[in-house]
Amino acid sequence: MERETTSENELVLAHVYTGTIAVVIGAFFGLMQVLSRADAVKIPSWFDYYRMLSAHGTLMVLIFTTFYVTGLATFSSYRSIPRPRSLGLAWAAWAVMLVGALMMLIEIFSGNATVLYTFYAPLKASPWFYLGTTLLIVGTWLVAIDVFRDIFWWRREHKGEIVPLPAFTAATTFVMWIVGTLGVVIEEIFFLLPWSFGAHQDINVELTRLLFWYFGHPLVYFWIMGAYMVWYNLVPVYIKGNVYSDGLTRLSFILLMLLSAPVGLHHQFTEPGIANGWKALQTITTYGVAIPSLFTAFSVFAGFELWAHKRGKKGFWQTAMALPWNNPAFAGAAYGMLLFILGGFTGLVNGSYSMDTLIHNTIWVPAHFHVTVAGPVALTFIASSYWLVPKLTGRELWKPNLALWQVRLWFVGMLIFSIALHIAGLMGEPRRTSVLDYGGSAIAAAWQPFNVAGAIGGSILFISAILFACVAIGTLVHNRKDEPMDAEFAKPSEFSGPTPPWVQSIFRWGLVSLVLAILFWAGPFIQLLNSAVHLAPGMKTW
Ligand code: HAS
Ligand code: CU
Repeated sequence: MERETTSENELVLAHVYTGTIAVVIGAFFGLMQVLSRADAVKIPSWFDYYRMLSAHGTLMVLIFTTFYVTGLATFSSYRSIPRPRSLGLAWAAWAVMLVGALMMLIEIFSGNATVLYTFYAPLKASPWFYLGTTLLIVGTWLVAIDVFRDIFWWRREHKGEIVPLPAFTAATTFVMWIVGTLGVVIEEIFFLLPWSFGAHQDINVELTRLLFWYFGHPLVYFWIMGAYMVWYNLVPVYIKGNVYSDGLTRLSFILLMLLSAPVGLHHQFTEPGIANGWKALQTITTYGVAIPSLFTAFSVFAGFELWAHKRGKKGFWQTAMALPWNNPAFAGAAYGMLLFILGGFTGLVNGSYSMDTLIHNTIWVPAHFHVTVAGPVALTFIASSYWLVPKLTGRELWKPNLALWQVRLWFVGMLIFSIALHIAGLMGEPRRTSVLDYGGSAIAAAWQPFNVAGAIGGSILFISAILFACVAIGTLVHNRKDEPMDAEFAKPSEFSGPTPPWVQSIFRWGLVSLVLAILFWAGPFIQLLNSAVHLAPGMKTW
């Protein structure tokens, strides 16, 4: 069998451009969202606030992110393990994901699934929406199988050789994802789908929420591991630098794989029916899962510092100033890292039971996730396409200056938006609420200036998304077309040293992660199954 790089490239492009369409449309609903909260526009009753919020959340965090992670993982695996391969499974995976995503969107737009991106029961969507989410996930499993095939092939053909780092990061991300998605797939197949098809009237609210959050934290770490794949494997290439340490990178991904599932109860601190002991236990692991991110902060900047050292620069400021801030692919990722300093900090605040009770269900939480998923992750993904698409198509990036302004505006917009909403959250402004004046209350009125600031940030973000759309389309139709270029990945620095064998296993650690997930979740699960079960009838509040 011949190796068909052109078809491989088309496959990755299909993932990247599907994600791109999702983020641009999603940005429009984001704009409507901030303008509505700032009282600048009234959302028409035929397309109410919650339908818009469901569309925004679903397009951004379920569709855009998923397609980018699968695209980047496929790219990382295919290019670091070059081999003849058939692409049938990979294309089928993309098609299944696409059908799932379209089903979800059709149901949301037609008003049958105003259940927000977390689709909590007893809010009841049409079965086609739940089927759509299930298909989207099953599609990602097929992508995972495709990547695992590469790992097996490598181990067979390169006995005794270490799996290339980009493929290793892709495979560990997928192992984490498969363990984490088991919860939501069980929730869909055994609870939501039969209930929405009418097999039974009532649903166990607590149990389905538990299953959702078993999946919910792996979901957010799926996104950040996608961004880390770029930070470790690609960002050093943008600057002709190195990844600081091969072993430390692998250790970080293994820890992320082990600790992403046994932490999700930190989303349920305030929920009844789950004993405090379980919540305390998952608080410890929550602080544990921050450690590989701290390793990442160290490794990424250490890589920059080594690079700067070779150019005669010393210390933090000289290094920071020497970095290529005019290269849009680099600048986007670096602005993302800066935003993640804030996002990581607020995450650690949320992880504490007592502080979480202060900010839970306030607008602080969306502020937190806009400096995690919408900042570091989205900006890294968008900026990676400025490097990736030229490599895949052989076309030059269209108007790099526009791309540069795009990432700058995204950074500034997100900073304004997020700082304003963190403050409003501390003042008690609730999240996910369309009416915010509370009958003219003075407390509610005090939130308003922050919502206006949020709307300014959100409008800047929307302009940035339009610029992204222009560059994405411009690059695709730009008339200069060459052969696709070779894409190399970062090589370890001279400080890397030999990689210990115990950080080279993927599936053995994967098995441990499954055992950990079961150990940490079986207790609260059984507790909810055995306690007095209060079933609730489905609700359509819209
Ligand atoms: Fe979170 C809620 C705790 C990380 C996403 N989080 C959410 C929700 C989302 C989300 C979407 O404990 C809302 C869910 C919903 O709708 O209800 N989160 C954490 C903790 C971390 C964390 C402890 N979250 C993330 C990441 C996300 C994400 C990553 C997406 C990608 N989060 C929570 C909790 C809640 C929560 C509670 C529930 C709140 C509630 O009440 O509902 C940590 O793992 C974070 C660790 C990160 C760090 C930062 C490391 C910094 C780095 C930057 C490097 C910088 C460099 C500088 C190198 C410690 C790596 C470069 C310099 C230059 C000059 C270029
Ligand atoms: Cu979490």
